[in-house]
Amino acid sequence: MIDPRRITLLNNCRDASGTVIYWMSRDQRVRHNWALLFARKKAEQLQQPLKVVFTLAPSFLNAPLRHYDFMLKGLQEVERALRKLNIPFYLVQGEPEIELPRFAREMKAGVVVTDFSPLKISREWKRRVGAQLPLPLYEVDAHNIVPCRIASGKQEYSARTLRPKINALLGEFLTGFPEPDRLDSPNDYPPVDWNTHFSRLKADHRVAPVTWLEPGETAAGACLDSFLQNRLCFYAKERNDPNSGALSNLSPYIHFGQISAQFIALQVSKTDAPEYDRAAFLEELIVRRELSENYCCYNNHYDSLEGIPSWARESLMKHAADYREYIYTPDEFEKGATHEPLWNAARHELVTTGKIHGYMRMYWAKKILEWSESPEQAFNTALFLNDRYALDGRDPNGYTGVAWSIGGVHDRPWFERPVYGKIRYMNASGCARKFDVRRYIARFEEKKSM
Ligand code: FAD
Ligand code: FO1
Repeated sequence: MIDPRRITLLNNCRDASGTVIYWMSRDQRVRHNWALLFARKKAEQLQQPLKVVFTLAPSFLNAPLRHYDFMLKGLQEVERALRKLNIPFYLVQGEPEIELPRFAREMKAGVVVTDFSPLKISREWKRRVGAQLPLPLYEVDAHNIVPCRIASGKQEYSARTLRPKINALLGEFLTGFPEPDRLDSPNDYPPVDWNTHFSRLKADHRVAPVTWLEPGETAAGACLDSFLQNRLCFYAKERNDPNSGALSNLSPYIHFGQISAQFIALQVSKTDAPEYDRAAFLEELIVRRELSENYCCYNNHYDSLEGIPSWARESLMKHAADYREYIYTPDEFEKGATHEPLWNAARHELVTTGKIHGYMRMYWAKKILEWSESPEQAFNTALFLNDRYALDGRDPNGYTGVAWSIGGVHDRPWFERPVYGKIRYMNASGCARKFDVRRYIARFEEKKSM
């Protein structure tokens, strides 16, 4: 039931007899999780206990409290759901490459299973853990419908080149999931001491948790249901209008793995929403999202201008010294202190809600390119602000979204202009042709402090 093409043995050790451990990292959910299902099957085959562990790193790409709050509350729900299945869940705080091997020794492990992520931090953790473990370390792609490495073995040029490869394999991979069943093992393991973990967090409290979105697997399912019932049927027409509320709001749940993209795709296909809307949504959820995975998996410079196509880098460098009518520092961008009310409103949406509408995100990043002293500084400012405030930040979609907006990745050359060179241009009047800009600004204009 688990397609073997989802599974990669990261070191060349053979299964030993001992506890099977699922080292949960990216896919922080119990249902629709191929990595958990594979670990469960291994435990059955080897007649061994199954334990799940999450290693809470001291810091994760500077994520502030907003993200840890959302993630830890989601993990509390994972612990409760696993307890119903008699599967022990442990949370270990510290460097994963030290804590995971220690945990494996303590639990007398025979096999370790983990989930897939193309990010360098994650690859580095697994490389170090895999080198230390005298046990097999299996990686299961539970995040993608078509496993990233199966969809393509190289960096793809654009959605146009990846789409046919994804579509050719969807029939084999877009399948249903078995429900994980209860283990008949003892239920006598200790609960996680969440208060201690929360109190030990060193995350920046200045970026406060959001209140409009409930974290966790149950809330993610409710968010999906509400989107399918009320908003999918407007998606194709209204998705570029930030005042329409037509988007799914699923990205924070997908980022933290609290919901499976495969499950979302299956549910979308079952609705009676117009084909036009379903196709538009699945194009984003499957092709655009897996294109981001592909970019981060095969381009080690996904988080810098180094990674962008040569036509774009040459063009940006050629215009690097162009006169810039406005120049803002990263700090001025962070404060929303630009001359343009529309950009300041988008910044306010991002900072206060932890989400910025997909269409506004492109304009938001492109203006950072236009108003920064250099393309490098623009790239770093956009990434920094996106990852500091966006709940769905530190994600392949984010690195790729910034690289598309500022570096032309997966896009084509446009006619040349100052500062942008051949990078696609966007501006406020372009936005005004798409939606009611005044209304958007009014919604997010910083309440003038009295
Ligand atoms: P919907 O439109 O409801 O889409 C549903 C899902 O499809 C999304 O959750 C996402 O998984 C996928 N998707 C939609 N649009 C894209 C896209 N353009 N590229 C890849 N996948 C897509 N997305 C993130 O998840 N995290 C980020 O940090 C992030 N940063 C971005 C930065 C910039 C500059 C740009 C241009 C885009 C960025 N995106 C990011 C992609 C996209 O804007 C968001 O995925 C989307 O707005 C999330 O909101 P939603 O789930 O309501 O979207
Ligand atoms: N994953 C972990 O395994 N351990 C962490 O401590 C951790 C912190 C974290 C903070 C913010 C955030 O946005 C994601 C975080 N993740 C963490 C999840 C991370 O997305 C996945 O682990 C993948 O490795 C990266 O895609």
